[in-house]
Amino acid sequence: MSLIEMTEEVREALAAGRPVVALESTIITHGMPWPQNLEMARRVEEVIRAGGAVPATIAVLDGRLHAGLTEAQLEALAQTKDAAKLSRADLAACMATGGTGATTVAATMIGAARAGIEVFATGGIGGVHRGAEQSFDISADLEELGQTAVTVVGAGAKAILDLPKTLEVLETRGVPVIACGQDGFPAFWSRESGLPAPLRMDKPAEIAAAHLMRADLEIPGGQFVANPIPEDAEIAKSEMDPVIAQALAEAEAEGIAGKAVTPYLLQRIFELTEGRSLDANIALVLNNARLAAEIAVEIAAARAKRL
Ligand code: PSU
Ligand code: MN
Repeated sequence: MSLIEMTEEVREALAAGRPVVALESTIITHGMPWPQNLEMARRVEEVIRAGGAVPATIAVLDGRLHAGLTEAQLEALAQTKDAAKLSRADLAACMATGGTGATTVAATMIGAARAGIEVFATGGIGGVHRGAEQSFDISADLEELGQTAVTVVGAGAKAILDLPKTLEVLETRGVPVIACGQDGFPAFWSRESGLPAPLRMDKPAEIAAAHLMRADLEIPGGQFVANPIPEDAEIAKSEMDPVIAQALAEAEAEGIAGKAVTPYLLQRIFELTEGRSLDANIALVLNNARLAAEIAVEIAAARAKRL
């Protein structure tokens, strides 16, 4: 039995060198409420197909690592209340014990790399949490970007994190952080964080060329493409800052720690913005899927030319 179960569509596309874009599943089970999570997951797949690539949502179902889910599997996962949240530390344990779990950015990168998928679209990556100098809470996503060769497209990182420290750790791990179409590093719901991005590229072909150049140089690790939320969907930083401050204070008062931190904050911010954070989140994920498909198309075209 193979390690990864792929849908026929994904398997054929990979075998033929056609573009494929991986998608994570924690955003479905822990990042958004039902039923918007399922609607988002379906629309993201449509956007990737419209962009000329094949979507491959990654998740562990009954111990099997999947790349590409059927409509029924996607719907079942979106309704699951007790799916585990899997990162590098727990992926193999979940598979070994026959469990069901959603993959974070880190675990999705591992699944994508094993399947042979080079591009992955998500909402935002995990990072260094505020107060990490006390809590040591730094997402395994950053370590994974440092060692697994997948180009990840996200709308920056959320201001619930310590963004300057997150950029520092990415630099230390050798991860190129490339803002697409602007100089500033985007902050998820807002187009600007107030921090400059280390790199800027405006064309998917440039991002694809940099991805291939890293492979040629045999530099392990991925790239992070920071794609700003579309203007008409953004929530201004000035509006988000107090909401984030309140959610963080509540998380601390309730003693939320470990894996529970990110889902707790997302849910509280959803409530405090009366759902507007979710609308913005969906818009930015779709926008990231669009760009990821373009990058995957460029990588596939460049690889085909080399043959
Ligand atoms: N950012 C989002 N939505 C999410 C997540 C991040 O906008 O759902 C999820 C991703 O799966 C990411 C994970 O990999 O949270 C990071 O969790 P932690 O901070 O526990 O590493
Ligand atoms: Mn954490």
